Amino acid sequence: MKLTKRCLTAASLGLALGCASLSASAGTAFVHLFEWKWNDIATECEVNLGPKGFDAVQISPPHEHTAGPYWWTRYQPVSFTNLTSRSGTEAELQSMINRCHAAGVKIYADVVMNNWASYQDHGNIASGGDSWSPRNYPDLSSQDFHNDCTISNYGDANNVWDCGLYGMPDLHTGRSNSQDYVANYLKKLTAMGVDGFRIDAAKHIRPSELDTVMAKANRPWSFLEVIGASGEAVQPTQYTYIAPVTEFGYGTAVAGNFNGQIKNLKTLGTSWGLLPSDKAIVFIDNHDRERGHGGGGNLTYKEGVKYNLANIYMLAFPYGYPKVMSGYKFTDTDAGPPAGNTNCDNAQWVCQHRWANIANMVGFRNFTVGAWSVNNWWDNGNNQIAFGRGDKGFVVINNESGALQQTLQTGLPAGDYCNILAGAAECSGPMITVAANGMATFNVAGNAAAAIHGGAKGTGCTTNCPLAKVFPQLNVRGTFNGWSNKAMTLVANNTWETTITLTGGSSQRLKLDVYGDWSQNYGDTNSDGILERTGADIYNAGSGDYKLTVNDQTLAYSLVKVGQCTTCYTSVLPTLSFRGTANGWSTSAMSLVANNTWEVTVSFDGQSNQRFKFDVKGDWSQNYGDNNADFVLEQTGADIFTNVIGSYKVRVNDQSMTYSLTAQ
Ligand code: ARE
Ligand code: CA
Repeated sequence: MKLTKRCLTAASLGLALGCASLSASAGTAFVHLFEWKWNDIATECEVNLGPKGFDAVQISPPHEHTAGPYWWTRYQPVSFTNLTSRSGTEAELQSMINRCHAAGVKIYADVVMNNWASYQDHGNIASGGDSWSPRNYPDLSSQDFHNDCTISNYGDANNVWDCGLYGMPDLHTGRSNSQDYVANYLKKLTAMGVDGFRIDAAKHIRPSELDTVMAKANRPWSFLEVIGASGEAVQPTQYTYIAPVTEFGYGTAVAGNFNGQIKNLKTLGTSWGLLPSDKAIVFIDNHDRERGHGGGGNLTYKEGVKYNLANIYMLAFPYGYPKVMSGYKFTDTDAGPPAGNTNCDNAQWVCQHRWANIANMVGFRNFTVGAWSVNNWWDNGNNQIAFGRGDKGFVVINNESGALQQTLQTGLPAGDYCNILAGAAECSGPMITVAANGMATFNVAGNAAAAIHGGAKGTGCTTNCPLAKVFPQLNVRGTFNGWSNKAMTLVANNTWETTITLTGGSSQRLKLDVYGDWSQNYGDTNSDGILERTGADIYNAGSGDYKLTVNDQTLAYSLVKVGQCTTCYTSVLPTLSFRGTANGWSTSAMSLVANNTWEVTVSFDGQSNQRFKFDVKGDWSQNYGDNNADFVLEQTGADIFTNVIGSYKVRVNDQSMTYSLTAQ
């Protein structure tokens, strides 16, 4: 079955390759597990990549590299014969290859041959224990490198090919010694089972010389990193006779239109100046682009829902060989991988390949690979599109905030299909029925998508279907229940709900816990109403009955006081509390009584130094006082002194930021 898939794939991409060799073919969709350790990749192949149908995984460079905490130290090789790197040892590499193959997943190794180590700030002992200095490595010495110079002019091909990228020693790829050294490395990895190679910085190697290296290595399946930029002397088309090339224009074009109008993406391909489909490796972002190395302008995981939709488009649209980027969260663009596990159990990893929509679209691409055309295109003239892939699959992408409801021609045979983008598993959501004439009705929420294909047909639930859910169950735990588990109820598709009784106080807080054992828990790190896995505790100083609602697809949640008319009144602040001597500086939640008008009744005793402030979250992080006693609040302003006695209505207008005290 595996063999059939690969042959079919190679043929459909128009590659003139036989079916005899499993490794010598492009596939359907692969993932770059950036900076993952070999042992963790092996497990990921078994539990996720294989079952979800990923065709291959691109691994970080396996060769020995210079020391230092940065991710890019791995792009500074020291030896091709010592294979101990930040990701593990040679034995672990071999074990990973074997385990991934057993799971039906190929391995593509990143190969850095053009530029060699120069960064010595963390010493001259490399990842495998070898010592080195620039132009002087365990197996190579000065004569194996071009003369010392730094690339300074992309308008001059000789400069781009023969000088050092960022000043790094530039391998003399015209010398047969150097060529043999690289070819032997490729042959060694091939013998270990590696199925293909990403040739890093191929743009900086003369095409004829790279071709010779590949010939000496018996032409393993490879793709070449050549960044196309107009006006430069070296262009991707000079390399496509050797192997497919990374098409950097693709991610830029997709990002530009997801930020513009995706109806334009109907024709994406050679007419846009992109390489022919069978020569193009495509990606929404890669490890450089997501952090602005080698240019930016792409969508990244930081764009969240738009990035999700762009990946869905890439995996649905018949152009190129798509690569899903999967890396870790960062703010510092040099930062190396997070400490601890290099896998999705560690919340520091983004794990894009596990996003339910992306993972399920891999199944779509596998099933539709034989129908290499766009059919039954529909758009609304703006940011809602839909298209089919022959009679194999159909996708609807809504890049607008409003819902989409359309009855569309799918081109698919009649039947009940799973909407593979409605839940975690392909068939965990409601079914979509294609009528005998090929028409089907789609209801797609804002910034969401729907997809159906013949490989995910259900047993036919169209009425009284089980509700869609990503989590099997969900609990809320907090100070209000002594951190025990309170089960939430699935009340609508992807919507969990329960009512909890809060007692107030600035240390009152809660979290969400899927299994009730903290193994998969959620908080809200930046207080934006969207949960993060293992995020920070959610503070709320309110008291009384609150309705907690969680959407397990978007991870949006809300905590709303029961009976409080929150939808009737608008406000700038999400909550507001009164804190002062009158309540011992505890939090008295204020209620919205009109648009922008918060109110609470306070009993003042007129004590000397009687004073108060207003606090948004109950933790003083955003509080308001009054610096000049003009009844207009300033953030972090001075305490408000008052000598009133008795019961007063305290009001705040959160638009004008005025406040008032009115005797009862
Ligand atoms: C690091 C430090 C540098 C230091 C250097 C030498 O950051 O300050 O001078 O080491 O000690 C990665 C990082 C680099 C890092 C390098 C080596 O991105 O920051 O340098 O590793 O550790 C060009 C190339 C293209 C390359 C991009 C980044 O053409 O091949 O630059 N991409 C690959 C990898 C990178 C890797 C390397 C190559 C090096 O994907 O991760 O670098 O092995 C225009 C041109 C492009 C050009 C681009 C940026 O767009 O058209 O061709 O890309 O500008 O210069
Ligand atoms: Ca070079």
